Amino acid sequence: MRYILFCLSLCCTTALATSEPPRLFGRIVDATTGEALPDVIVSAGAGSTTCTSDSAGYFSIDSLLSDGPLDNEHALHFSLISHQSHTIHIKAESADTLLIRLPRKVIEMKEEVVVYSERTSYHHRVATKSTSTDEALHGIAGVEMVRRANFALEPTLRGAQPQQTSIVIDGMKIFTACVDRMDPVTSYIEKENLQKLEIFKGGFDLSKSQAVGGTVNLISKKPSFGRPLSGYAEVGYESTSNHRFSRNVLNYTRTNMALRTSFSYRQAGDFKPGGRGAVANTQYAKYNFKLDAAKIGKTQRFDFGLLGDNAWDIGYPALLMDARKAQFYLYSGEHTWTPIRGPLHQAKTRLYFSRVDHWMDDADRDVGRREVMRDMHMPMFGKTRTWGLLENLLFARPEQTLELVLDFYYLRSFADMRMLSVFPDVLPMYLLSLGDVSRHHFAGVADYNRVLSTELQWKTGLRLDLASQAIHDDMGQRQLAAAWDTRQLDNQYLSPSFSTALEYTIRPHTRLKLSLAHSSRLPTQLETYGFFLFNPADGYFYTGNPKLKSERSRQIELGVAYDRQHRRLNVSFYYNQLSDYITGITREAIFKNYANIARAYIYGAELSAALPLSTKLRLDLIASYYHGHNSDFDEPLPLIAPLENRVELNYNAGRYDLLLAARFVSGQTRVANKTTLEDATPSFATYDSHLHSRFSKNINLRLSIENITDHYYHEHLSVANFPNPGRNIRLTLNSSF
Ligand SMILES: [Cu+2]
Repeated sequence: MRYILFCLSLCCTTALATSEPPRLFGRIVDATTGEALPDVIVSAGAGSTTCTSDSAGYFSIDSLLSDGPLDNEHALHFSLISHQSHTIHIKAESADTLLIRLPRKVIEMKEEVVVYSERTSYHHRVATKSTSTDEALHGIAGVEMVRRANFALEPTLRGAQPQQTSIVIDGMKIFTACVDRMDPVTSYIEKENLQKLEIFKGGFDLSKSQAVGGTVNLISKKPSFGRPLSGYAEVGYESTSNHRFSRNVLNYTRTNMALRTSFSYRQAGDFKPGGRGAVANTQYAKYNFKLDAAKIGKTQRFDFGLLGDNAWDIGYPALLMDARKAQFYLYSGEHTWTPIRGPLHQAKTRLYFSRVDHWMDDADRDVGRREVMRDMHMPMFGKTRTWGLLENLLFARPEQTLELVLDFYYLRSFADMRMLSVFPDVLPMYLLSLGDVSRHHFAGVADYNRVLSTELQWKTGLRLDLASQAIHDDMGQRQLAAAWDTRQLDNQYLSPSFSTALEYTIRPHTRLKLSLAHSSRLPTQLETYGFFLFNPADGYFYTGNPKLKSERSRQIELGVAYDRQHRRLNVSFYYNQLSDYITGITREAIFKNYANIARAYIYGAELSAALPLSTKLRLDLIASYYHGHNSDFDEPLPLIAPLENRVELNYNAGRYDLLLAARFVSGQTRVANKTTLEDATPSFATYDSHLHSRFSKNINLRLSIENITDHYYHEHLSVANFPNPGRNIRLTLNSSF
């Protein structure tokens, strides 16, 4: 009824508009829940007209336009203690019905990056480059990538080790199958299937996973209910490894149903590092597909999805073996319920199943010439199966939100290896790298946000993890029982985590944030039950420790953020103290056991800034520094990236965007040589340029030249000093309809 009255009054106003100064009507709602917001202070101009919204969120201003010329723009300002202030600029003629969605004040613990966007905008810096998932991740301050080959880089956050960084897809836990970490979760989702990346640095957000380093949440693309039929196609080429790729997306929707399907194919030959010839055995090939269906009702939505990835013939010259085949399938179904009334705003229930299979071998290697396992071929196989349930309840009140998460999964993982001598008289041997391990893991999370005053917000999180694990294969049990002299191999874990943060607005555009966390991480199935795992970084064979305790971490972070009219500055300082840190300890000769050590710490700082130099030109800066120390061994922690600075100049001129980027990385001399064998890495600088041109509304061409000087270098986080690509010319052409 109120809405009808509103519309009627609006019609009257429009009719009268020609003779009298027009009145302005509008409605203000909560951007999260869509609920009406009463008592919002609406002011027009400096100290002039002010009114407040009524109980249904409606407001009207009578004399807004009477004090200025009609074509003048008028600023309308909305403020409410529990929500972010908002200003809009309207013109007299366009003074129409307004719908204002005010976002609530919540403390954000994440950084978001849009990876794939059909319509690239000025602010989608990463999308402009047309990058891969790996490159998009590396573009964020605080994210470093571990390189093992010309394929599947693995992200780590804030100087943490790869196993301390959790990677999830839409919150779903995926367990990789390769015992040599060749298949990080990020390698199983292509960019056309990524809506965005959510990066949670440190252990301050507990809702997605249990991690001491942080969490990367890969938010996948869902079907769109926009136009009846839409699509996207891209073809591209990269010169440095003769990499050819094609990506295709089709979206169909009818009334309340929508379908989306995607398929991509990539193939690369041997890649060339800077100034040198191609590195043999660095090729790869893969295809990826995603199929989704969605149905919406008035308050409900159903989603079904299948994501599949198949890669083969992937060369790893820095490791002992090459990946023959890597397969991944993820099936999921989700029900979303958004009640119209009541404090429960949204309930999401998701069921999922993932299967990962991995085959690797050294069939193409000359095993007679290597130092480790000479004259022996060792084909390996690994698999994981994960069944999971995610329940997410969001309660929202004007000044507070409460999110409850139930996160359960059941994991089964297995890996084995055959040892086949090149000499016919030597009998073949068999080894279980992971003897059929099961894990039940249940987590309950509560995340609470509250606005304390206009300047102050508070957030706190609680998480409780309960897990039990066991090894089921007889031979696997015997191997570990002999190594540890015990039959008691099962283990239970109970670990609470806690985090809290305060955000204080010191000035209208400047915020100060203090975060504290006490978090923990369960050991991985390889750290507890792995057997005879070769680590190419130090040449040792590792054995899992069934009695490992959870790794614990205490963290503090202080951040300052300034944001005003595209001028941005973010600086954060953090300290992470780890106890019961999990690492390898030498047992004898070339054998190590996983063990908890008392103490290690990492501290560091990150800076990111954006400075518009003119309406078309913008300067971006990113810098990061980490310092890690293993207190027990009194040596630096391994895989800590050195000081890094990036400068980017972005020029945007209608149909063309030009991006010039320089990256300066210092040398790293702080290396670990007791717990692992690292060497120092020299400093380097690289320069890239990216050109993006829009031929028409639907056709885009991108041309990139990376590592322009063709410099030969490797990152400190590169296994066995595997080099980065040399000068690379990338050309992509895409069209959408
Ligand atoms: Cu592998």
